Amino acid sequence: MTDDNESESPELAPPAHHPDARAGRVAIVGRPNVGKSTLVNALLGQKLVIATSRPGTTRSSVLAVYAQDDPPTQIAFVDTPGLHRPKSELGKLLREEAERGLSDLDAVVLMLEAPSGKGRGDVTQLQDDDERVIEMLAQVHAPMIVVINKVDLLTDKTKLLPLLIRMNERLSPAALVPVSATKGVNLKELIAELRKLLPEGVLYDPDFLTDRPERFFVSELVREAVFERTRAEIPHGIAIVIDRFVEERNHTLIEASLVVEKNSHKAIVIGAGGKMLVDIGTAARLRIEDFLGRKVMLKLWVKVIAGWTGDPRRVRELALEPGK
Ligand SMILES: Nc1nc2c(ncn2[C@@H]2O[C@H](COP(=O)(O)OP(=O)(O)OP(=O)(O)O)[C@@H](O)[C@H]2O)c(=O)[nH]1
Ligand SMILES: [Mg+2]
Repeated sequence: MTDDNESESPELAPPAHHPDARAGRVAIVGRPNVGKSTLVNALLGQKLVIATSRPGTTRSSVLAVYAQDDPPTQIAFVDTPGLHRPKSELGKLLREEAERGLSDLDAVVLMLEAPSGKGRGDVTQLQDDDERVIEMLAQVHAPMIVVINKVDLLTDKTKLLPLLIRMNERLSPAALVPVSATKGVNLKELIAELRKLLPEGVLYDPDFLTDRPERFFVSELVREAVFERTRAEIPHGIAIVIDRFVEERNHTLIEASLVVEKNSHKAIVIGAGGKMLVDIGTAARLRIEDFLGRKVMLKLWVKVIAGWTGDPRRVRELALEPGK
């Protein structure tokens, strides 16, 4: 009988993992528009998830793996939809989706926004939606880090102190970290604080980045382009369906339908002489080419499915599983 192990030099056998390696799963939660998705992209150092100035941008929880070698760390961030009082079937589903992202966590990041530099009101007063998030987190048995984002907007940094003290008293988090996701302030400190909460080990292959397929991100990039160019009900009533995704010799051919709720919305998305749709298509195509690293031909269609945001089956199919 031969023993393979004996024939190998012990020096050449790779260690199971570095003794200092830490890895774990961390959800980022907060009310809409506080900057959760922007933070995920900033931490990863690449644009993966979509982020816009409109509340309600994220619809599906997305896993995005941050990795560094020194010290060896893997953090699987779960970017969740912002929590708010649901007004439609779509709103209800977004809440369920956020809750679904909260299982199996090693830590949770509660994201709040820095108090605005203006006004003399009580800067420790949170918004109703923040309170809802805190209520929901009472069910989550993972250590919490409170992140206060957008500190770049504060002209008077001392405004932050009362909020930090208040949140420390109220939530007793493992750490409180003021950051700016857009300016990259304190991100290393945040990673260091999170790392302390993670178990030893390695969870993912070094090249594993996300749990979603390319098609998902392609549909999201189209939705991002629509969100940036339209107002009011249009962004909330839009869904993107990828109809074709084919590798041609020199490019990827993608056909997608922009699903809207009403005929009047269709007219807005197409725009006078089709200009709006052309603009959306150009912006989306450039970002998809960046993301895929290939030339793309993008064809967009606009389709009306009356009142889809009020229909639970349609919402699940169109909003939570885009790119399928
Ligand atoms: N000034 C400033 N703006 C920021 C910062 N982080 C995010 N933003 C902006 O805040 C807006 C919302 O960002 P998102 O990342 O989409 O917010 P979100 O929390 O993911 O929002 P939902 O997906 O709707 O829940 C965008 O316009 C961002 O550019 C920051 O650190 N400073
Ligand atoms: Mg988001």
